[in-house]
Amino acid sequence: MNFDKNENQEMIAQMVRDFAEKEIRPFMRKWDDEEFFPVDTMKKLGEMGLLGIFIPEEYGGAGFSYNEYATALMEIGKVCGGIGLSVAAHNSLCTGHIYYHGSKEQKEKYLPKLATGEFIGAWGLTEANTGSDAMRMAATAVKDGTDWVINGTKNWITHGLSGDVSIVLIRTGELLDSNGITSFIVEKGTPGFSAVKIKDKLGVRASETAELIFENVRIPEENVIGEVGMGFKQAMQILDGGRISIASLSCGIARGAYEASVKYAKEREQFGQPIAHFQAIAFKLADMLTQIEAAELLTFQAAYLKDNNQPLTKQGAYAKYYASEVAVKCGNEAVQIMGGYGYTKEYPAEKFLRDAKLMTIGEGTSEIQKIVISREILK
Ligand code: COS
Repeated sequence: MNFDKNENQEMIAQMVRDFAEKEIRPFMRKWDDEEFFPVDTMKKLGEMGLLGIFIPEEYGGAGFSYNEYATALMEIGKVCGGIGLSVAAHNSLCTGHIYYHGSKEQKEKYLPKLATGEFIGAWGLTEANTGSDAMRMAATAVKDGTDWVINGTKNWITHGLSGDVSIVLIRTGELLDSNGITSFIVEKGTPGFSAVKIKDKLGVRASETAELIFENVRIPEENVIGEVGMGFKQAMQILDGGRISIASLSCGIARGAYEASVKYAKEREQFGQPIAHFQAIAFKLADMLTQIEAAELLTFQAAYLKDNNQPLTKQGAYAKYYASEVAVKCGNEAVQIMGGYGYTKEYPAEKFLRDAKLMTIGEGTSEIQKIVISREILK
C-alpha cells in the first residue's frame, strides 16, 4: 500500500475544503437547527463532480476512484456530517447501484443526471420492522402483465422526499428466500408513490430522511435492475462499498472534532496556562489522533481493495465499525475538553458527537459489522 496522497487526492481535498468552508460551514448550524436539506448545495456539489465521483466520464461522472471518493468524504465530514451523509448515500447507494448492477440503457438514462446533480438519488432497503434483519422485508412486488406492482413501505431513507430517483429492494419471492428480492428503479411522481419526512433526529439533521410509501405502484419491467430475485445480493455488495463511505465520513467527523479540540485546548486557560499543557488533556488529543490515523488506514485499505476489484466484505466492515466508533469517541472527548462550552451549540463539539452517532447505526450497526467480520473469519 502506498501511503503518499496522490495528485488527485490532494486536488480533491483542497477543492472540497474550499467548498465546505465557503458553502457549508456558514450555514450548517441553521440547517441543523431547522432540519433543512439544502438541495441547492447538493446541486452545486453535483456541478463540481462530487455526486458522481467514481462514475466514469462517459456517464457524466468525475471518473475518479474510491480512494478519491473517501478523501472527499473525509473533507466534508470535518465540516458537516449531514451533508457528508447525503453525498455518501447519493454516490455509493443509489448511483453506485445503477452503475454496478444496471443495464447499459439504465446507466445511459440515469447516471448522467445523477452524476451531475440534476437528479438527487435515494436507496431503500430498510423497513419499519426490518433494519438489521433486512431479508425479512414485507414490501412486495407482484408481476402484472409487463409491469410490477409494488405495495408496502421503506423507512429511514435518505432523500426519500427530494429524491428524483429511488432504488428500492422489494420482495418478489418467498419470505427469507435470498433469491426472492428484486431491485427496482422508481421515479419521483410515479402514481401511488409518496414519502413523508422523518423529523426530530439527533444528528445529521441537514440530511433528509423519509418514509417511502407504495400503494399499487406500477413499475415497468425495464426498471428492474439486473435479474429478478438478485436484489438482496446486489444490496449486500452495494453495502460493502457503502460502508467505506460511512467509514470515510466517520474519519472526517473524528478529525473535525480533534482539530476543534486542539484549537480550544491551546486557547483555553485554566490554572494560569493553556489546558493543552495538562497531560489529562494532551493525552486525550494523543489518543484521538492515534485512533483517527488508524481509522483512516483501515478506510483507505478498504478503498484500495474496492479500486482493485478484490474482496472487501471484511475490510469494509471493520473500517466502518472502527471508524464510526472512533468518531463517537472523538466527538465525546471534544465535548469533554470544551467542558460547558462543548455542551452548547456555540461550539462545534456537540454537533460532531450527534452526527457521529448515526455512523455506528446507518448502513449496518456496529453489531452487524461484527457479525459480518466474524462470519468472514469463521466461514
Ligand atoms: N456480497 C454478496 N453476497 C452476499 C454478501 C455480500 N457482502 N453478504 C451476504 N451475501 C449473500 C450470501 O452469500 C447468501 O447467499 P445464498 O443464500 O445464496 O447462500 C445471501 O446473501 C444471504 O446472506 P446471509 O445468509 O448472510 O443473510 P442474513 O439474513 O443472515 O443477513 C446480514 C446477513 C445480517 C449481514 C445482512 O442482513 C445485513 O447486512 N444486515 C444489515 C443491513 C443493513 O446494513 N441495513 C442498513 C441499511 S441502511 S442504508
